[in-house]
Amino acid sequence: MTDYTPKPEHRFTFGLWTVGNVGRDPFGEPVREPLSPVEIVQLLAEVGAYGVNFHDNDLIPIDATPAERDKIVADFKKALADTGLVVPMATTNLFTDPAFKDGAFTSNDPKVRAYALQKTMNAIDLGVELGAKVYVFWGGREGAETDAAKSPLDAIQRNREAMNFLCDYVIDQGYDLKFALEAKPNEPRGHIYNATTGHMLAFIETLDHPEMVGVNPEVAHEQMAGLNFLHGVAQAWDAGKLFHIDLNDQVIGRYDQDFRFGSADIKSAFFLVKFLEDVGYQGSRHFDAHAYRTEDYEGVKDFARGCMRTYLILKEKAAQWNADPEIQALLAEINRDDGETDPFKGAYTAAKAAALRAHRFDRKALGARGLAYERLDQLTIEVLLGVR
Ligand code: DIG
Ligand code: MN
Ligand code: MN
Repeated sequence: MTDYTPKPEHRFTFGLWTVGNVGRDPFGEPVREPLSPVEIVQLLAEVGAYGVNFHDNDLIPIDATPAERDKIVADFKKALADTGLVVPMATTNLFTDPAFKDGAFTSNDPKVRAYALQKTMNAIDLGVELGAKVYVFWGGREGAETDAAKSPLDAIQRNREAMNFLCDYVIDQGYDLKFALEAKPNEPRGHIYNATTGHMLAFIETLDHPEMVGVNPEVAHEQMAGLNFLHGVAQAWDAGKLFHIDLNDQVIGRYDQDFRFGSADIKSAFFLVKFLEDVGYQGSRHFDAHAYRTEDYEGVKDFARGCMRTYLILKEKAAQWNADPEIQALLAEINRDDGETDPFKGAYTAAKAAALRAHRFDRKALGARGLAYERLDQLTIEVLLGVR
């Protein structure tokens, strides 16, 4: 029996807001008593997490006095020292307070836009103080219910102005910090700008310091848009922009469910884990998820353990898939190359183009070939079902 005990080298992290979620939803009051940041750190240490992430106001209440802030930070640092947990990522809450009801960086009110920058600079300082090397931006309120309210062009330009200002702030402070932009198509706004990871990758290239900025794709958010999460992650990785990742699960076409990792679509979770392990992703495996509203805190611990155990089980299944002789033989056959196209492979030359034009393909044979994907996918299913 393999040991699926989480270890620091697995880099499993949870936000304070995940296992600290009190179970409030749009149709119901909290079902769990709030835990303090220190109690959450202790819970995460008990289940075997490597690190803990936070929004500024998960840790420091928005109206805390400087003295209250300092006490909270001191207690939090002690809990980190006592448990050995680290803080790989921090982020700003720019979505809860009513001031942000029309967005933060994209608000029509210049005072709100300026306040959002001030709040984010303070939150960046706090994150760096606690050791964060990645800073996430999730623009949960950067959106619209009616496009009568503002031009999407203004929104894009305001988002860019804010990101450029904050990149320059980090440079000016000399912080060792990278930004990771997290997309979501909607909720809590009717529409959210930069709706998918793809939009974010394009937006990053318009910034003054694109090298400082990557993405933080979340399973549920891409799937809310009906997209294949792995394909978005692969595009981010290919672009050198996978700076962080939010793991959870989701039934496509529903509200943001933030389910326990692997609990809704185990096959997609398998291909994602296989990808991250195959490419050697070295970042946090951050579970931005929360337990069912039905749970008490023992159930919350089951949720957290389940996220990590499922990841480790799928990591083992991926190694098994990679080593399966029948699967690898099928892949070799599927990708066979008899050398017929060698004369025109690779970068363009006029000679290659001429040779390619002159080449006669047996189109009917190309179309007649059976690719055995049914067999390959069935073998994959059987690896997942544990019968191989
Ligand atoms: C929601 O998916 C968002 C917020 O929880 C947070 O800003 C970000 C950090 O992972 N994810
Ligand atoms: Mn989510
Ligand atoms: Mn997230």
